[in-house]
Amino acid sequence: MPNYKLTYFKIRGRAETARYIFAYSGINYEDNTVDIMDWPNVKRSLLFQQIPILKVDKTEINQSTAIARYLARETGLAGKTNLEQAQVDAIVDTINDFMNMFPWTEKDPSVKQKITEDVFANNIPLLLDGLSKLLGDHMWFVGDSVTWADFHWAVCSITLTNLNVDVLHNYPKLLALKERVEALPKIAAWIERRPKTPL
Ligand SMILES: N[C@@H](CCC(=O)N[C@@H](CS)C(=O)NCC(=O)O)C(=O)O
Repeated sequence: MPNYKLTYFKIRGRAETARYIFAYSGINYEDNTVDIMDWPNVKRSLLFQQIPILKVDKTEINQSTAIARYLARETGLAGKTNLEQAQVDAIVDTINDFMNMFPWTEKDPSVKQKITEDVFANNIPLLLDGLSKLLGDHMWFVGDSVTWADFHWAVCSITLTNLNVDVLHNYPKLLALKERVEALPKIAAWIERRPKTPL
């Protein structure tokens, strides 16, 4: 088993899906959280100046989706066939496309609020309608067992709900999937002990 070190801020953000995979599979790793005061120095030391970074022994991987996909493949959470893996990847990429529409780095609060409201009004229904249809009456998005696409949904839907408490009101199946993931004993234990942060 390699030595894993995950570097990110002390928030769920773009590292949380990887943390769910670690938690679910029971793999030990170092959850290295960077204090915002130390960030300028850490940033200068990184090839692409962004986190998350996963260090696997001496190899550094950037990009949150590449990190989570690698961990999912290592732990049997990526989908059972190439076709299932493509379905899983498409769900994750679609969720990311929509999550990236939010103005995360906008400094002006009124601009931030306006764009956020626009995304909820004009874009998020398309995401939720589509995911809800994909899920249908199945337990999990793809195949007959949990994959990292389910984890990614569970993680991103916390942020969506924090921004708009009613967002899942008309999507009971998607809410149930989030709760199913959160009820998995090892995920529930991680949620219990992780830092409580807004993002
Ligand atoms: N596409 C990249 C985006 C990484 C990214 O935007 N990281 C942000 C934190 S969520 C960051 O490092 N921000 C600090 C900065 O750029 O100074 C990924 O998914 O990993």
